[in-house]
Amino acid sequence: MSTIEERTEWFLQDRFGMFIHWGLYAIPARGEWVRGNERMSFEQYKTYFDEFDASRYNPRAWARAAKAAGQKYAVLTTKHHDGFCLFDSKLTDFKATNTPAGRDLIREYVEAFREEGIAVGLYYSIIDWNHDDYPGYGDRIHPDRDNEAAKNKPIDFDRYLTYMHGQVRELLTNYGKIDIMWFDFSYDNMTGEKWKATELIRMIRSIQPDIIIDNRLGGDIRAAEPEEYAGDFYSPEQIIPPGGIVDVNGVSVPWEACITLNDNWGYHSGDNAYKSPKQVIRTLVECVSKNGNLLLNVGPDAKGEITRESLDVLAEVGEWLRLNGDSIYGCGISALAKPEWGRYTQKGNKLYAHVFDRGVGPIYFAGLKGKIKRARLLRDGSELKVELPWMAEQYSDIEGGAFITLKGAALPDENDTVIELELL
Ligand code: H79
Repeated sequence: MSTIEERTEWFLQDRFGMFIHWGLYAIPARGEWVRGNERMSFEQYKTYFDEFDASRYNPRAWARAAKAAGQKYAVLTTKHHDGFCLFDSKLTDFKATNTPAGRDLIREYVEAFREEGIAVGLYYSIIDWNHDDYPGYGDRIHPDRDNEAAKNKPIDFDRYLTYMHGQVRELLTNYGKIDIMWFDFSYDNMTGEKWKATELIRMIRSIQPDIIIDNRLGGDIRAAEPEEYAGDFYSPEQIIPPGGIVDVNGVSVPWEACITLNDNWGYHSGDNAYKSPKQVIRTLVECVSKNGNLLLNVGPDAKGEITRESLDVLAEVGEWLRLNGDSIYGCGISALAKPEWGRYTQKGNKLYAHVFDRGVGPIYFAGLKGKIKRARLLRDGSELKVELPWMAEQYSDIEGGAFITLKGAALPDENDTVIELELL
């Protein structure tokens, strides 16, 4: 069997992925939690099932948008907490095949993204508000558990586990090679073997030996001897771990921050809180500077289109990456401390200075005096001179620093101006 280092190598090179939350909840358009938050009964929620037609679903367009954005892999919700399946599962009737859409939408997704050369991931919620044998999220959220009769009905959790394991087997058997399995999520004391996680993981790896799996079944990859089900990468949600993530020996472990473009994961018609391209670019840079990935979420609308606002942000991020991708792909943390004006990423002897704010005057590189062979502006390859500005000698000598002067009052790229430093 492959090691975690072998399995995650491509993933850590790729650094940037597209997360996609799409399901029935796009119709009420109040976010992916709508069924739980509003305690909708199955009958209420079924009105969306009866309408879901995916009439503008074109995963090729999604894949092209991801590619143009510089995203190298994608993860799509095959089933969210509401239990609705975008795939043609033999184990439930609550699936896209039985809606007006009338087909397996996961198959089209996998094929389209593969054809665009984008690695394919599947999100699967281990929480399921629709299954009769699911106890409910800490018994607080299951919509049907508010109903006394439903609450008192005995459940057979093993039957749910058979269903859940069976669906994972379907997903990993029916669509060829899958690159990422993204489970969501363990909570309270519902973790690890409560999901029969060792058995599940063994089954997954027997079908897809090279697949990488997130850490949300439980366990801890940082431990000296992680559980078999601890997974291959950490998945901090809506937060960037301040110091990255390291194991008990201080060695970096693979991680991916999942962050949504506005304030919801599923489509929300009233949510216009989109992050700017600049924020997304700097977030990606921050992740990479701490050895992490960014999985950036979009929530397509009920018809299947990624919103115009999302596409605009993605396009600008992609244009920045087209010019500055060398400072992201295959890069990671630098041994140098975070500079005042921005962040460093590094790949071998190429150090990338991401200049966010420089104030006035030359940019100062602490500790790099006499250590820079070449410096250039990454976006156009133009040479930059490393030279001591007038009167700067006395300051630079203190820390052995170097200076580079960028012309003009404004930075060449307001999103993030990248200077490539070839170190001696
Ligand atoms: O799929 C996305 C989220 O729906 C899912 N994980 C990401 C990838 C997720 N489910 N639960 N949580 C994250 C954390 C729980 C948040 C909650 Fe709430 C706070 C549940 C109830 C209060 C957020 C706010 C959801 C409803 C209200």
